[in-house]
Amino acid sequence: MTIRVGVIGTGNIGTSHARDLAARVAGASVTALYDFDTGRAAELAAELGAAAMPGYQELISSPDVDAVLIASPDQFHAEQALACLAAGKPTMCEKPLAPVEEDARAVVEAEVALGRRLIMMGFMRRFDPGYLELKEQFGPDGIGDPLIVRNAHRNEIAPYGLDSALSITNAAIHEIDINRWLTDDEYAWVQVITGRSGPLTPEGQHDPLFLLLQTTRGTIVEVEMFVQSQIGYEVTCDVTGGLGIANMTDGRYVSTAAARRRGHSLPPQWLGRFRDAYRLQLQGWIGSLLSGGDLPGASAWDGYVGAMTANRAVESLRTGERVPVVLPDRPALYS
Ligand code: ISE
Repeated sequence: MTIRVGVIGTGNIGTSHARDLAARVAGASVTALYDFDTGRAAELAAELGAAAMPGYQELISSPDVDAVLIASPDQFHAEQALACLAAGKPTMCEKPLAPVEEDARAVVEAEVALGRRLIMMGFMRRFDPGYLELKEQFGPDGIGDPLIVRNAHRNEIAPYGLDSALSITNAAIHEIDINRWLTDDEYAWVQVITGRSGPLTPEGQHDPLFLLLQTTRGTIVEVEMFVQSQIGYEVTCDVTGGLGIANMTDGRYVSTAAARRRGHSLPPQWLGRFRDAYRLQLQGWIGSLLSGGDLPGASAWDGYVGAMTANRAVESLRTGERVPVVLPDRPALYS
């Protein structure tokens, strides 16, 4: 059996997902594509032997589409996820679930009303071998419980133009999610600290940003978010535990020496660093649809918690104050 996937959005990440589904994910095929840039969708459709659809609604309701992957710009995710729920189709939605927490909440409420989980969030770091190995170090036989987690998330240049709020809701949302997952804990508060900016930062924006969070059990989480770092793409995570420390660097890259320089290269952006994570995430999704098992990875609830925490961080960016993160009760569907 094959899960026939329709992909909404054929930009950078949508194209990568569609090609992976067509060639590198067992049990999947791509039957339909939609993008507001119809020429771009048609080109990829020709490459993959899929149909280019006139609109996302047509794609979702197509009898040739069993499951939907949403990879459109962030502000369209929630309305498209709602349409998928209304059609009863399993959906993988790229992060964030929405830039605005109320929109993310509406998706959770619609899924709860439906009474079954159809949405998996594309927080691919939960499938990354580096983060998985890092989490395995925790516990009494390893570094103990995490006490302090230090993260750095550096882009070479701002992917969609630099806006500080967007660098939280679109980019630092990865750290917001992965540190919840790493610590198995919820956040108690968040504070965003701004300081000197880099040479490429436009007037009125802040980059790098420093996010400080504390979980309800007291773990301190720091995030350096630097979207115009100019160094290439790099994501690191260092954990101080009660019994030891663990560092996740880009250590999986080969180190070479030439011309009196030893080191390793950095990819230009995230498709290089997280190539395996993206493919493993898609394989996990398709595998669960084929077997009828539980969806792996992050849920719509995780998407909502991410969106609301990011919104609290944006509030702190504006006021400079520490902002409490207060979650409503978790619906039973997500327990
Ligand atoms: C982008 O949207 C992603 O999701 C990448 O993983 C992230 O590293 C990048 O900063 C975002 O803009």
